[in-house]
Amino acid sequence: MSRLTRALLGAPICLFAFSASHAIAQTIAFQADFNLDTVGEEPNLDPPGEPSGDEIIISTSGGILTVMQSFGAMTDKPVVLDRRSSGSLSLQAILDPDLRSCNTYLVRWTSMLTEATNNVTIGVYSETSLMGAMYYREGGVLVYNGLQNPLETGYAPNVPQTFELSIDIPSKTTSLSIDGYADPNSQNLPFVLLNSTETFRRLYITLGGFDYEEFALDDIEIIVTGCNVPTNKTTWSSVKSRYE
Ligand SMILES: [Ca+2]
Ligand SMILES: [Ca+2]
Repeated sequence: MSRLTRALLGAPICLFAFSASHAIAQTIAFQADFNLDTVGEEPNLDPPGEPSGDEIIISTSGGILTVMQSFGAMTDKPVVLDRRSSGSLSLQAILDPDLRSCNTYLVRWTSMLTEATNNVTIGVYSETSLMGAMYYREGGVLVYNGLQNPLETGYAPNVPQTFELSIDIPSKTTSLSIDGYADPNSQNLPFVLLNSTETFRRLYITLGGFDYEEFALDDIEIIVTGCNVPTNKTTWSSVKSRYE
C-alpha cells in the first residue's frame, strides 16, 4: 500500500474538506489576458495558463481582430476588434468543459469603444440559450437584458471600464457591476431564456450595427465561485504531491 493510499484511507474526511474548500475558492474556468500573444496577430485560441481546457473562438468575416501592444488608454496588450464590413466580428470565451456544471460564476473583463454610436453585445450563454447580456448602444448608453432597461452607468468613448457579471444557476439570475458599482437596473435579473440548461458554456462578444467602430478588450476571466463537485485538477495535484 502506498503512502498516498494509506493517507487517503486514514483521513478521508479531512482530505475532502481541504479539497472542497480550496477548489471552490480558486477555480478558474477561463482566463485570457493576451500578454503572451504576438502583437499584430490574432489572439492565441488556446489561451496559455490555467485552465488547460479553455478556448477562444473568433469570427472575422466583418473585420479584423488583433492583439496590440497598446490601444489608447488600454496599455497592457488588449485585443482590438476592428469592424470593417457588415459581416460578423466576434470573440467567444469558452469555459473548460470540466467546469460548466457549477452553481455560481463571476465573469470579468475590461473593455472600451472608440465611438459613442455603436452596437456591441456581450452575452453569457448556456449550451443553447442566452442567460444575460449587456449592450453598448448609441449615445454612450449601456443596456442590460433588453433595450427597455438602460443602466444608470453609461460609457464614454476611449474610456476603459471594468465589468463583473455574476451568474447564479440555481436561481436562474444574473447581475452586473461596472467599475465596482452594482447598478440597480442590472441586479438579480431572470435569465433571458428561462429554459436555459443548467450549464454555463460561453461568453460571447459581438460587434454589429452600421458603424464601423473599434472595440478593445482585455483581462477576461471566468471564476467558479460555487460548485457542488470539486473538480480542480490543480488542487488535487497539490494534495497528492504532499504524499509523494
Ligand atoms: Ca488555458
Ligand atoms: Ca493584456
